[in-house]
Amino acid sequence: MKKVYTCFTTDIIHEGHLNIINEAKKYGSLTVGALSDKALIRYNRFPTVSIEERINLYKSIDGVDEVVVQDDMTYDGIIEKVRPDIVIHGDNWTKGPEKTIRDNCVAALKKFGGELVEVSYTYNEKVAKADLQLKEKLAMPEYRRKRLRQLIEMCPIVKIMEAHSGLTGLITEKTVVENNGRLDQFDGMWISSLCDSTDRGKPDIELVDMTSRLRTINDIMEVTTKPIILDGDTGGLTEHFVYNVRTLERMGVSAVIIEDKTGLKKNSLFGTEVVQTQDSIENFSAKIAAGKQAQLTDDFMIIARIESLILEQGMDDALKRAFAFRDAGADGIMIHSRKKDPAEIFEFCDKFREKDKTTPIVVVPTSFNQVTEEELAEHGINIVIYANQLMRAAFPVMQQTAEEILKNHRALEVDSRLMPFKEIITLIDEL
Ligand code: SPV
Ligand code: MG
Repeated sequence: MKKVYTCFTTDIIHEGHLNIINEAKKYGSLTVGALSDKALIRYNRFPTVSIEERINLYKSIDGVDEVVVQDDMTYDGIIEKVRPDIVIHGDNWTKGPEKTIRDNCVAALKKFGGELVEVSYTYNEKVAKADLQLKEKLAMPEYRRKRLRQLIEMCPIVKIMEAHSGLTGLITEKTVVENNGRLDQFDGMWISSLCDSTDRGKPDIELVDMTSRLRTINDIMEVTTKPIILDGDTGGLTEHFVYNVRTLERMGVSAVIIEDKTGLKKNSLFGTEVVQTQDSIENFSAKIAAGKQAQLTDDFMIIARIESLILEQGMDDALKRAFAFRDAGADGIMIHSRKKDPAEIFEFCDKFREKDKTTPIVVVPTSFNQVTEEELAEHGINIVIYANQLMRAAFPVMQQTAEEILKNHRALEVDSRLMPFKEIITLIDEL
């Protein structure tokens, strides 16, 4: 009797999986690998049920003899452990980023012995519907909202990309790359006040009101499933902030970050070049406490952003505020800096972590952009936000294109740089 192995990355069983099982049975006994949560999230399949539930689900299927956990999306570890005679897989991994996983599987089979059998991938209306239902579930507020807290628990560092429209939301949702033999992607989205304002041709001074910001969030939510962190500026008046917390929570936003400034807010990247006033610890703590009091679920997070380093108030002030805001109920601390190197950010994080091992820390490495995610994680940072790169990437190309069409009195010269719309719309889901 031959030993057959296949790996499942699903929360629901459809015809495609049953087909694999039926094929496997022709060869021998079947061991199914349940891909771990940690590996699933890098694979664009955020789990909607626990690993225990997935194991039980797979065990309950006729034709499955054993279920094991596959810890990594690559196959070498599990093949060494299970030593199957045959690995069976759909033929949908021969191209695109998933090919790297197939290559790893083929190499491991060569090393440890065994054969790869590929069966034709089942894709029909029913399978498409099952996939869509899973996606819709992830987009529901109750799933999306708690996903940030889940990610903080699961990942060494949660990677957040700026989105300011449905399209940039889709890019953040769907971009997957192959990186050192593994797949990688962003974990969620940051709705930057700077980019949301810039996209409207407005300055970043809390001029774009909450109703407009909610529209941006809604546009993004319509076409994505990943968790959303809102840049909440100063949070506005406490009396208004509490209402906004309720709204954001109900929509399924995972977190709002509010900064300890008051009066006319200016963007932090201006630092002390413009007049900016920091709020008192007492006032800002009261705002956080009121927000926490207003929220209904345990999932939503209010994260306090400290501007002491931006406003050159010193490390002691930053740390004092961090502990005070945490004690007022903040679910996380964002520490910001506009220095070119990360020394002051690392100093803050190391000192904060001496006394607090658990409160999540968020950073925005726009100025100190040479730091790697790995280095940030080593200093106890939980969330990295790439706060404005998509907007800054698009702007110069749009401007240059406009200039060249004006100069040439036609569009021919710019055309070779432009993506055909046929390609752009492959991003857009049709119902
Ligand atoms: C934003 O993206 O709007 C931010 C981050 O608040 S920063 O621009 O660095 O202040
Ligand atoms: Mg902002």
